Amino acid sequence: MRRHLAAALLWAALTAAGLWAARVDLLPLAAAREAAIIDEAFRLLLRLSVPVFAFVLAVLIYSLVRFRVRGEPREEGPPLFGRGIVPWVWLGVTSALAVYVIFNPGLRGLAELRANPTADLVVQVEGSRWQWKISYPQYDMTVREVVLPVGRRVRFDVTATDVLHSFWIPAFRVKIDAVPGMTTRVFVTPTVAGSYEDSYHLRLQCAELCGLGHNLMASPVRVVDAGGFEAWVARGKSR
Ligand SMILES: [Cu+2]
Repeated sequence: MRRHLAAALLWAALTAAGLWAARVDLLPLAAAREAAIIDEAFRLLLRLSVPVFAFVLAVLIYSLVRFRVRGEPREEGPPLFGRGIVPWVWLGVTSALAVYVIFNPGLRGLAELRANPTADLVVQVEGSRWQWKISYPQYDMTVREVVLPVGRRVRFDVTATDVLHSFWIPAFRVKIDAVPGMTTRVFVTPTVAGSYEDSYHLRLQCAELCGLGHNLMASPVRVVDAGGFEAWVARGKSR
């Protein structure tokens, strides 16, 4: 019993240390409503996984210390029959956790991301080796930079001309395949004004290995206020 208590205390200590460490925020700039949803899901999964991982570590450390060989073993250990209740509890708890995360944050998060099918602004994005073509059909403009108004719901219609690419804006935490002959869609509501100069996470980056120039397949993203966006459209039109 005392041995189990030692293992349980080790588990509790490792869990406490892990939960404390998990509070450190290592996530990059989050500049969209969707980014907040994804980050919340990430943090929840991290917190749920800490006690599970701590349990594995505690059993490992306990077993290494408790059952270590003292000197040369002279004979084989006794055969083990039956495993007690621990594996069943382990199976039950981790299965329950797995089912739980399917619903939260899984289905709940997806529903939140897809709740609103309307968009204030449509941006067409076409990937080709090795650059992005960015078009604003509402304004009949094609540009090399993604410019978005803050607080407006934007729909990206994504496609590719040659091979598979992947549309990814790290600061928005959205990623979707760019597939030749197909249009994929993703919604974003930027919440923070900023540009690539402020944070390199504000860029449209290809995230599907597509050849030699894959790493260079990036376009800057700039989020501006409503006035700034209108002025940018007017400048583009007058050109
Ligand atoms: Cu690529």
